[in-house]
Amino acid sequence: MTRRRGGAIADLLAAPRDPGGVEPLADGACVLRGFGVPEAADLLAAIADVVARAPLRHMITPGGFTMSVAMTNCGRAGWITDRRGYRYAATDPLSAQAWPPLPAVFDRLATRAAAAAGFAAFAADACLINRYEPGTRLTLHQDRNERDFAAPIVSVSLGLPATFLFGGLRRAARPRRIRLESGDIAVWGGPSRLVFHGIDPLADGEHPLTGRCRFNLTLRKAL
Ligand code: MD6
Ligand code: FE
Repeated sequence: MTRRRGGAIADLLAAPRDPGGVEPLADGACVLRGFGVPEAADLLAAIADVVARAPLRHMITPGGFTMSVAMTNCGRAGWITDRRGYRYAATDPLSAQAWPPLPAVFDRLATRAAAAAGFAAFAADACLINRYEPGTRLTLHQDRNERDFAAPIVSVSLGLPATFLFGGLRRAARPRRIRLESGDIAVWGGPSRLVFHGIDPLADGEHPLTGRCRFNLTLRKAL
């Protein structure tokens, strides 16, 4: 007798973790397991350089809520939110200076990951850096402030593992749950570019590279 479990638990139990493997999520979206592991320490050093110039901060949503994820940016544009809305800005509102440049290690890894996922010649011009501490979550949202939805987004996980919510093109679609570990890279574009997604509250833990937190880099073509 074979029995199939349905729902969220099944997604987690069934998740194959083949390091170096490509795990399809949907048309245009996949997870490259462990793709960023060799660069992880260099990525974290580059994050520290960015954060020294453009500190992590808790931004305010247009509705007046303080985000639990701490964020900063590098590249030609940075994603920001405040009472006036969500948008990209060429300067950091904290310093009124340009965001730090995109580190070469971000840029190269993003292009390689996109190519491995089937998106040739991806050139990121912006990177949002997210820091999660235990209990921090990101509610379901779409990434739709970029000018051109033809380019994919490359999303790098570092440090503590997270449960990624991968929904559908409508908010009401019940999301699948996918565990993302340090070095995993999700790439999505094409028909999945506007999928609703989020992150469950981060479980407490200790990671050798980051301690009690998770970083996520989302590399985009914003302009
Ligand atoms: C995160 N990621 O992994 C949140 N957005 O912490 C995102 O919101 C995201 O992973 C667009 C594309 C890929 C992503
Ligand atoms: Fe997003």
